[in-house]
Amino acid sequence: MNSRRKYWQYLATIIIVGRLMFFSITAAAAETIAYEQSPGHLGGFSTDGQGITVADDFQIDHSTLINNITWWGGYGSTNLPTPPTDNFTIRLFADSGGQPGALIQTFAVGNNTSRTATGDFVNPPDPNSGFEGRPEFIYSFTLPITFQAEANTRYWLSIVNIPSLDSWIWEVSTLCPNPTCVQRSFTDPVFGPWEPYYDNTAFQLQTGEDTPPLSVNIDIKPGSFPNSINLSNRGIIPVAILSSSTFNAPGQINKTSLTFGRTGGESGLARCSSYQDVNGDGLPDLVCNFTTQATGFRLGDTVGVLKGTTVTGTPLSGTDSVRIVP
Ligand SMILES: [Ca+2]
Ligand SMILES: [Ca+2]
Ligand SMILES: [Ca+2]
Repeated sequence: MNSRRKYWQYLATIIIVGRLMFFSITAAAAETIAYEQSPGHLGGFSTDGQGITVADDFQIDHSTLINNITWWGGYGSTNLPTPPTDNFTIRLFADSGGQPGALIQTFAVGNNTSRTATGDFVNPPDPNSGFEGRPEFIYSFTLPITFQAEANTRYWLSIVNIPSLDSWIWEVSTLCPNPTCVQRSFTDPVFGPWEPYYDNTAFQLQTGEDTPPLSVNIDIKPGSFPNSINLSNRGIIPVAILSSSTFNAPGQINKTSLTFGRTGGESGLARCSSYQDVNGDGLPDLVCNFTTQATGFRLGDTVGVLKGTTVTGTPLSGTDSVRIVP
């Protein structure tokens, strides 16, 4: 990469950081752990963004909005007082061949973390050598804008800190025998080059709520109305998921994820047929058949619910009226 291009990428990074600083939203406390590599009390990595930068990967099996990051660490010297302030920078990267790739976001965290001494140790005391132990701290940062982690997609998290005195250590989580568990850069904290190394780091990603479901339009028994369902029927109920100008049902739906019935959680998918435009708007729709006996409908029900996910893991749901016939 030539230096001019690098300069402009740096400038873009600075602009992104600048924009983020305008948001001073204090989101509600995080509620759910979306991903965790718990502290191992086995030592840690130096990571200051100057001589060395450490990045670790994560992958979540469903699409989720990350709104808080928590991590564990301590300080290099055990004979110095705890630094009054920290100066953290957190970066999120896309994956590129098992290493940090494109920079997604930079968070100029500075000293804006909640820092709490846990009473535990990054490196435990060793009575034999007289080592009194490296105290462990837990840090937490609420993201000024949420980060959308797509399902089953690998990302990289780098954390660097230059405290007001001493140096900072990012605690190790599990020991990893393969030199591919973290990546380290000894030159540039954004552009690398990155070198694989042993062991994982201790951090946790939290989500306030999962990605809101995508609402889709469905037509139970396309071509007929009312949508009569005979409880004694031993066959199937066709359900059409309609495309729109912004939603391509045949292309965007993970067909095997679909469930349909009284609550929407009933697993009775028989099969999806070839695409057809059931409402004549020129957009191909997806028609899937569900076994009537698996739908759980009862006399008096008035709504049928379809649930599933998109191919990228975003939950979706849709409803249509039903008329239950005994
Ligand atoms: Ca890792
Ligand atoms: Ca219908
Ligand atoms: Ca259509």
